[in-house]
Amino acid sequence: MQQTVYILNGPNLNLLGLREPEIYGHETLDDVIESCARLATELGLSTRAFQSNHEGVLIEHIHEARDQAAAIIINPAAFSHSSIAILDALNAFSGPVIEVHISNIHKREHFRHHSFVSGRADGVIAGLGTQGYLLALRHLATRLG
Ligand code: CA2
Repeated sequence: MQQTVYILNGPNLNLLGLREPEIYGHETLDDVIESCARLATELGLSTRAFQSNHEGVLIEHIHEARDQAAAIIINPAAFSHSSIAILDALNAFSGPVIEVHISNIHKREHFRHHSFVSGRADGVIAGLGTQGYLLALRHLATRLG
């Protein structure tokens, strides 16, 4: 059976491609999700994608992933820098977790340099634009076998 990768996106990422293209590029979140689904098929994986502006909703998707997903790709957006609750939820997930940031958070304001989620992530990709999601999927395909 195909292994499912959950792709979780945090607050304001629904605006991707619609504002601040100089930081986040021109692709919409739907474009990114579609590219991920296409690549996943090539790699023999399947994807389920969720975006929420609410911390609790993201946490519930992480809980659901415990028995529905083999791995998680997560861009927690601003919650990366504030949410111990998302970190705790990810700590209760046993598969690989890859954290993706479209921008290079280390090149930006100081408050973006620390991510609580990185304390759990098996890998972190930052600054490679939306390609980061695809690179995370390629990595997971080799890792999940
Ligand atoms: O670089 C990333 O992917 C971030 O996770 C994006 C978050 C930011 O708070 C993190 O520090 C880094 C912001 C997501 C907001 O996305 C927007 C996209 C287009 C227009 C406005 C916001």
